Amino acid sequence: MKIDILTLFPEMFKGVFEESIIKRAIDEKKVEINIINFRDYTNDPHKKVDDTPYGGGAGMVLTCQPIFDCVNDIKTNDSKVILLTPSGVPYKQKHAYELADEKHLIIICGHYEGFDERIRTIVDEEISIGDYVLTGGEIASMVLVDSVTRLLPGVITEASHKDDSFNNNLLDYPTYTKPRVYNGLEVPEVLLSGDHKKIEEFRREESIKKTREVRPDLLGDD
Ligand code: 6GU
Repeated sequence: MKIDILTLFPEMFKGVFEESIIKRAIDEKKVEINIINFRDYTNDPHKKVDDTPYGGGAGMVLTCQPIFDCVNDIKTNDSKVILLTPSGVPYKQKHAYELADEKHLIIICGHYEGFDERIRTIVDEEISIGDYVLTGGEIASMVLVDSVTRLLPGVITEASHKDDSFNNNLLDYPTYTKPRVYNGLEVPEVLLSGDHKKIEEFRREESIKKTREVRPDLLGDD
């Protein structure tokens, strides 16, 4: 998969994709990530990419020209163009799986007070990562890229994400490792029993209990 991220702050991405699983995925060519500064596409002699809003109001608005020209330059028939904005559709794990099937993602990071409404005409999807406001789409794009990359074939074993929280609308069951007793805290007996059926039942029950406690909305009974 190829992912192009359009941003005015390429420096923010330094390091983020250079560690751990994402780094390995890039090194093994399972994903290609390009950070593109769309200021490079502006026709303005002063390199401006924003302007004041028609009708008045606070702040600056991203103009159409640099983003239209940049997307035009890199878009192919296989591209999906995503705009990151707090007014987008709430991002969910199901969405991550869908995006992981795409060949080419173009991710536009919004910034400042907003963007010219006409930018929406060149976008396939608008996504928000949650009900709070960030200063820009950069951190949201890192969230998106991380959550999609780990689902690409061969990046982590399928067993590692098949039990993830949110698959089957349930949060993760609790896991334990050695030692058996730590500071008087014991590992549940059933996990030491070797009875796989019982272990599976225990995990499912714990998943449901946890979900009911903290995310009843996922069970549809909040
Ligand atoms: Cl995608 N962008 C911004 N600026 N804020 C957000 C967001 C995105 N998702 C949640 N809050």
